[in-house]
Amino acid sequence: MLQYTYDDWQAMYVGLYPNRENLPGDVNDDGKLGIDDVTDLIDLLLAGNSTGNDQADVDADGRISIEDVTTLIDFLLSGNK
Ligand SMILES: [Ca+2]
Ligand SMILES: [Ca+2]
Repeated sequence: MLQYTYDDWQAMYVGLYPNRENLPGDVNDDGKLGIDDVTDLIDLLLAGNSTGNDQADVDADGRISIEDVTTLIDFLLSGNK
């Protein structure tokens, strides 16, 4: 399973989340980014839960949407190089 750390994420998105304490995309809150976060994020989206999980708002636009899923997947795929 692919797993990424906060440092990896910041290296990709430096400056994008200056005020965040939690790791964007770490939906299951285990301190790493992985495919399990993608599935949890999709579950949230399908459940219609569009607010309340700051880490699920990966692109920081204030809501949970399919763009958050694709942003997280893009990061996971691009880190595998
Ligand atoms: Ca995680
Ligand atoms: Ca979002």
